[in-house]
Amino acid sequence: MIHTTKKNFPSDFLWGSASAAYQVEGAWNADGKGPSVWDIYTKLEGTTYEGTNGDVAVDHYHRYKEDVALMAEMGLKAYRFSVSWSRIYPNGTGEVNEAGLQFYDDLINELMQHGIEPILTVYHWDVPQALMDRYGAWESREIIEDFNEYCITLYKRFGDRVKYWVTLNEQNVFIGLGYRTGLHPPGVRDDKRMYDANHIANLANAKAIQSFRRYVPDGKVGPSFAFGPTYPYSCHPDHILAYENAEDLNNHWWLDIYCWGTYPKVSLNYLQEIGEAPTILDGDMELLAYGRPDFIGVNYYRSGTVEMNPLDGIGIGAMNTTGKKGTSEESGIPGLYKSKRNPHLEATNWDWEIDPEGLRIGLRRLTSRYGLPILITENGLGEYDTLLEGEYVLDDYRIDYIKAHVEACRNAISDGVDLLGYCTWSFTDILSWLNGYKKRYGFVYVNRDEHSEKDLRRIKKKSFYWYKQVIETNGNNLQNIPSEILKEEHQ
Ligand code: BGP
Repeated sequence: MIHTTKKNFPSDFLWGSASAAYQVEGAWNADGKGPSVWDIYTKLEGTTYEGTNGDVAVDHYHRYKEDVALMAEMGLKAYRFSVSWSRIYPNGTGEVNEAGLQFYDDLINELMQHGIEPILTVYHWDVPQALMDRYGAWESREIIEDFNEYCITLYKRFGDRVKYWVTLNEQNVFIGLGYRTGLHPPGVRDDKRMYDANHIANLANAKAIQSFRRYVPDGKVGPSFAFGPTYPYSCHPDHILAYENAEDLNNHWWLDIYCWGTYPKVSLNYLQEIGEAPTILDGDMELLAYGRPDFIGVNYYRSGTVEMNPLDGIGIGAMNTTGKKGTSEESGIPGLYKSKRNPHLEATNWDWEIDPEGLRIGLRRLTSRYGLPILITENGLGEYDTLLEGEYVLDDYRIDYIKAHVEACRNAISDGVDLLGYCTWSFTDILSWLNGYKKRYGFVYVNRDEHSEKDLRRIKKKSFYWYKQVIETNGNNLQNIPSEILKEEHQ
């Protein structure tokens, strides 16, 4: 659609930014915190880029006041953060660690004092190691009740102040990478186990939302999904079929359950035929029906393009975790689809296609299919940044990226999408799970790298000043800013 006039961003639009506990907090064993699976997994040989881990990360746990002050200076309207489950329940269940709750109480209060809306993610991948040891975490139905207890503890403590809640962050990623490609904990490569663990996570999500209705009746809740809308490589019917396969199995498989409580029939039939369908017990579908969210959380970084993959075709290919452009491999599922590089799109140094129109397309697909409001819970550019002499980081490439995606949001709103807000990934630089510290996302540079924590000082990048202007003008002025502004600010 080409609109003659475009709608404005709503006046209460949540211009935000996001992070996750493991990637920013550090303080991995401070004040009674128990280990999460990531505390253990990152210490195993060869699991992460150059052995990086979040032991210290960017030390947000100790520097949250400084970070919130920077958010306030920028005029940020919302900050999405996650709670570390093992900070609250060091053993996964049982005794609550008051110091853990206190940290998030303090963070939430600090945000609210500065007029910043907290968006709380309950789970961003760091399940307590104790639950992995005890029963295999997401592979056991015991986790449904334990997760529910953990959620209720947070609802009771923070429900008076936190309105927006995200249940599971990117279930499709932590389950897919945890149990199919084996790149995340617990490092399993078994599709049947993956679909079973995923089904249990669906049940846990639904149960958590069911409880939410009771404890936070005025709040808004939804999961955040890693959404990559799929394109067919060409209009050849084989490619269209491949696109249908990928869209159904990679997107509808999760989103239909969240929004409708049902699995898409064609993908379910396929998984039943190959013996990988999840084990569904009596009562499961009834519980899943309670999971309907208030909004869909969308984490968008890229679209995906596919073509048909023969039965003897390729399987999982290697990911680029080094930042050497062109090192990721094609990947697919034989008989369904395989990925293709989209010749119309540029890509980052980590081979992620840059596709703002894909965001608009994705938002429209979600709106037409599910009819729910959408909150963009992550979007951003991971790139190398250079700290120049005089404390400058001129990240115009990041400004270009975010600008194009904000424009896509405005177009989507004009198309009829009910968009609640837009959170960039991320506010400060952070640890990238598998890519170390050099793949930077922040508006604020953090002075550390893979080899040294240095002084962890915070330096505002050019994009900081630009996003400030975007927020001030409620998205009306997206013009880049002169680099001289940084010099003036430094004086
Ligand atoms: C999402 C995660 C984030 C963040 C982001 C960037 O999948 O929810 O936690 O890491 O992707 O990914 P990466 O760090 O791999 O570049």
